[in-house]
Amino acid sequence: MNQMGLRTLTATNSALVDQLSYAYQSGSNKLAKVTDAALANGNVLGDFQDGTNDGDDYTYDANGNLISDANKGISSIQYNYLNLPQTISMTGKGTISFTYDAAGNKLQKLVVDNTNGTTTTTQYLGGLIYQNDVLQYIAQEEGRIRINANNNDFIFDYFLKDHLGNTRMTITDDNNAASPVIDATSYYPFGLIMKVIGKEGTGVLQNKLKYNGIELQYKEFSDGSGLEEYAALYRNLDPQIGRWWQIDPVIKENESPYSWNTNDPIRFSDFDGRDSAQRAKALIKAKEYVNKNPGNSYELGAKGDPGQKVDCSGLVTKVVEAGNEPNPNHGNKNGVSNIADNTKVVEEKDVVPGNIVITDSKSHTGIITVVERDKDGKIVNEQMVDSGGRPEKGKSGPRVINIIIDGKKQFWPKIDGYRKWDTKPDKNS
Ligand SMILES: [Ca+2]
Ligand SMILES: [Ca+2]
Repeated sequence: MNQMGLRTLTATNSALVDQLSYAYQSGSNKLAKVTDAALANGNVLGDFQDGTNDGDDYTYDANGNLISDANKGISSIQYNYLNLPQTISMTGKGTISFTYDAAGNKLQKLVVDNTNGTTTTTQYLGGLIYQNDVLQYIAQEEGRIRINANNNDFIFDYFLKDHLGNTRMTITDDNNAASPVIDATSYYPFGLIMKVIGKEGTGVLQNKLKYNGIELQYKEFSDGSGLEEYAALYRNLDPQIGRWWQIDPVIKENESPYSWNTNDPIRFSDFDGRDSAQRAKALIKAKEYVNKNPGNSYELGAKGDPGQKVDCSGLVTKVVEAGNEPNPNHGNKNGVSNIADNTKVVEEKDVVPGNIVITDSKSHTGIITVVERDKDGKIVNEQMVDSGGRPEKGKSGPRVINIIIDGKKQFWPKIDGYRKWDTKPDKNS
């Protein structure tokens, strides 16, 4: 991964700040090592610093969690049974420990700084954030509320966010502030902050809710160094390399379980580390279709009578039936080809969510949930829901699959065409 940027404010040209090569464990998605061909610059930019290249940079536990990072000087990371980091040791610096509730919400961050012998506790009590037992701020939907020490009144700060939920600016209504702008932040695609062109206010509490609105863990130690990672609800993101520390709690088709947001951070956001907000929305949409028919269970292997198991054609049948459409194919053994042959063809230019897609030489089918087109009407992104072999709470499907990404039809499922159920079938007229 190459990333360019200004190295100083007076620089007239962008230079490479990172020129990263990734090496993986043999036959694995686990990253073994990263080398940086761009010049080291003393970490003033917060960019990737190539710690060591003797042997592997990264090691993992049996659950696939990252447990050491030689580039960042993280000698060990211990995880709790939610696969969330509990104690992180940084060589020559100290330790950072997190406490969570049973749902994985952060309750406390404890930094033991060996460089100056101090201990700092941050407590997260709902939306109230304390440091060493002193209230720092109260989170609110559009920003935060601070206490004005002068008059014990409240100060409201607001986060200005972009389309992905990245906080680009924190502004304040504090009339005594030197500037209404507390901080201004620009990001590289994977969340690294462009330090040179940003602003960090002095003498005022920094806002750490940054990329995708996730809390940045940084500057834990007195020398300004720290973790430089984002702690989301389910996972921890390293913005220097664009990868999560832990595997995906919701495994996706054809994607590394460590990759950030389908490797498409310009279009997708993922504030909790589980799924892109956009894909999660598509899954909800799919389930809405499916849930129109209560009493159905979505397991592989049969044709979908209420309470029975269902395969792909059964699922499509049930979804269409749920829309009160007549169903000539219910229970037919050759479900997909019957759907294909007895439904009305929809041209690609007319496809809308809710249409049926036939794939893989009439061997598979699903319901279209997302259609995104460019200005010329060409489909650039398309998703379907199908019934599949992904165990989810002991059952399979419905699941969401991307069938067109960035204008590219995927290798699987291969689209044969689109259909809709004909409410006035020609064969009956
Ligand atoms: Ca670098
Ligand atoms: Ca390295």
